[in-house]
Amino acid sequence: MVKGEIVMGALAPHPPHLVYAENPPQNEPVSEGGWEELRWGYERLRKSLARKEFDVIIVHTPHWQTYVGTHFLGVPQFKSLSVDPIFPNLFRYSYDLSVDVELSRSIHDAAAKAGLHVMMMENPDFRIDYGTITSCHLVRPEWDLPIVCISSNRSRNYFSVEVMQANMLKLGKATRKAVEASGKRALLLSSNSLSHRHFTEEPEVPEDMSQEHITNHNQYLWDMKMIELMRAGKTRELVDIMPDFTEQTVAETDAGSLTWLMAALDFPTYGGEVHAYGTVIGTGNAIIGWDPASA
Ligand code: 2X7
Ligand code: FE2
Repeated sequence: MVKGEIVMGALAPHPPHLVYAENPPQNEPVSEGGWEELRWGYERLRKSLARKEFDVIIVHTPHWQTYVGTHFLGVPQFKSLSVDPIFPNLFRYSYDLSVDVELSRSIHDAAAKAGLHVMMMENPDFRIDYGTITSCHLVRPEWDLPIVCISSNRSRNYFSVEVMQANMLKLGKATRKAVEASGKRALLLSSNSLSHRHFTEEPEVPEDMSQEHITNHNQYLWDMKMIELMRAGKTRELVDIMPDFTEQTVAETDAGSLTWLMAALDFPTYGGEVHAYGTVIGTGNAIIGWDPASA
């Protein structure tokens, strides 16, 4: 069998506002647009992916939170309605997706071998989280490829940011091993925002861009520090300062998605391509692709 490979890894944040702003047929609420910088960034990421062939999308998501170990979707099809619990006015999305259960199980097994607590999620009535749906929709709105979906174990909350980091480094390595052994070509998505202090009130018109900005300057400076490291290919340093960044900006990197991605890509020393940076209800969001072919 040919060796499988990761064809690209991407930081692919999931504010549901971006799907709302696109008005796809799957989403019920209707908008007048908004957050164009980020949406055009996703367009650029999709263009860069058009040059690649891949068989599966593997997504690590902060909004499927499992408190005992890491879980993997283990049912071949899911079809239902996903409603954002905080923004039900923006995101009521009818999804119909397929899962690469074989690869899912292989990553599960590799992670177990590395000493992680893992579980296959085999409930056919399980509701897919909006993080997974939003990132996958914005990267591949056709939904023509199977996904592997990995939960975020809340070890940061129950233990410490250091435990989260150690586990995600193991999970990333296990993911890479399993992909290589599968013979498949995979796109990996880290579905998270960077700094994550939200406004506590929503503008009357959610897409009123005169109201949109970063919550505070401290967050902006931290986001730029992290993005500069990604652009420069200093990803070991990025992972080293992840705990401080996460604490200081209440960052969504607490879920471990970005640490997982860096380990799965084996700590790229080539630069990530920044497609966009923008804020959504005060949070910092970057769309960045790492193409191993540019190494
Ligand atoms: O889940 C999110 C997020 N990460 C960022 C911004 C707004 C809403 O939801
Ligand atoms: Fe989120």
